Amino acid sequence: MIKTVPTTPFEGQKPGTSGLRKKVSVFQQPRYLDNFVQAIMDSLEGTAGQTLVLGGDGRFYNREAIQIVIRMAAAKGFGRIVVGRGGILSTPAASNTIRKLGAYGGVILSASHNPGGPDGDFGIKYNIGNGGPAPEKITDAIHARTLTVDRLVYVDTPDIDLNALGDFPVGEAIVSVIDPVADYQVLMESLFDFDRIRALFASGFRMRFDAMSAVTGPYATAILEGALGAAPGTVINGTPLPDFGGHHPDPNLVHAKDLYDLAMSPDGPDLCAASDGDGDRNLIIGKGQFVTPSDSVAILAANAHLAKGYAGGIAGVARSMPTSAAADRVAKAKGIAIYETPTGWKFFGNLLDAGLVTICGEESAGTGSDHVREKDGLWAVLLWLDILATRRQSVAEIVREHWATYGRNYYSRHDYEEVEAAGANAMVTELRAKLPGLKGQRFGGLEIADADDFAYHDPVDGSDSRNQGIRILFTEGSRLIFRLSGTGTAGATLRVYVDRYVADAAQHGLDTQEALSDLIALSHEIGGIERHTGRKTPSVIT
Ligand code: G16
Repeated sequence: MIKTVPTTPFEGQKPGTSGLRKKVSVFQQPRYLDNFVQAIMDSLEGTAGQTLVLGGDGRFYNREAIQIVIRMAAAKGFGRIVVGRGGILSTPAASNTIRKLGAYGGVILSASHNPGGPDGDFGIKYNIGNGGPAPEKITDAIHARTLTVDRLVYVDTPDIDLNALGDFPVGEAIVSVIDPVADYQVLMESLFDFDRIRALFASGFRMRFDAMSAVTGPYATAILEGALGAAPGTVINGTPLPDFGGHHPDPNLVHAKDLYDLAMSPDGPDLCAASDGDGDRNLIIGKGQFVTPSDSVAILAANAHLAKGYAGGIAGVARSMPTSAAADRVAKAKGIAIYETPTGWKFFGNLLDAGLVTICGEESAGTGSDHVREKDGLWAVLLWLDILATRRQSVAEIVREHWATYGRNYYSRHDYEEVEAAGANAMVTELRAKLPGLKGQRFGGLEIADADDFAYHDPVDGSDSRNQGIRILFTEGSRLIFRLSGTGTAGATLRVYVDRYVADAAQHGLDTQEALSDLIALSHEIGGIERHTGRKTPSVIT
């Protein structure tokens, strides 16, 4: 029943910001995925008879990968492997299922917002028993094991039919195929006032949700159109496709441009929203009003108490370092803690588990709370809806009022995608070397107050994470941040984050790129971007 076959290690199986992401063709090499799954299994202890949750975003290679993980998890001795029907579970739904079942952990198959299809990307990550991405201690152990793995252990069994709900034996284990949506919907109903949101839709409120032919389609259709009474057609691109219809399932202003244009049109819906490949990111655009992810986390933190799940108030807020400091001012006004963590949702897990924070957010379109241990696209949309249903104001009015109360952070991220890794690395090395001399330097009206390579000390487990992004902080409170993405699969992606705080309400109506133009010019001067990458302009501006 158990089959053991020899293997040899593959290079480059080091998990990035969120698991191992590579081109599909890389994963399709014989034994490539198997090696990584074996490394996960070999890193886990005390799994006998335990439950493992398994699902993915339905992208190309999902079904084949699910069967491999089932065979290896059963051989590892897991007692129950809980799989979403069709191999589908959104990332937040997987996190919820792990928590609800008290599972040992979970394996999520996704490359998130990266393109899919045979020429696209695939990914895999391991989540721990709190439902969140494995911390670095565990991903480091998995990586170490990939370097020495020498045998693969499977239960020798035909493929499991994932389209039928029910329990199926695989070796000594039981595979339970579950409805991917049901438990998640129950959780959302516990947090938000569905009657109030239903009344909002009944009053003529119009919405468009673009599921980008990715995993949130079934969730959004069941909840928005089914439970909340939004008009049929509210959810578009609602059927998950292995290649996401040939589109890039990244809900930003480039890849969701049609949605943006709709929101900006005079007769557009009151709210346009989208989520990404695996359902953990969100895009929020009101009629005529784009909400930056950094503003969104601040506005949600300021208003969360209006939703029943957060009526008792929030314990604290956490944001990733490159995220604008808009949420900091909300935390200060509320007298609650704010934490600044490195990029990567895994860094929020300890803070959430310890009850130090309730709401977390990232500039990369991720927002979430302590209801799961992943960011959650549909949750963010529902919290916005509950706030809109309570305040009965437009998104634009809520955003403007927020800026008037707390001030505005003009914020933009410039991505230079798929540049040569050598040039990008040389740029970072050069910047690091420059850091000690930058303090006190003046560039036009800007003076550098401090410059460092961000390091994080986790207040819960005491771990330290260094080299998490180069920060140049100006005396006026503005920031320039340089970081290399940990989620790309081709070459390197340089991210430059530009942040300027403006308190004066008379200055809140400027165009973002214009309001940041001096800082953007300076990013080229200080970083030597063109010299190192050959690029004059970014590939994506968000
Ligand atoms: C992942 C992580 C996020 C991170 C994002 C971007 O999101 O979970 O915490 O902000 O990648 O990371 P990077 O800047 O390194 O590309 P997702 O939605 O891709 O899983």
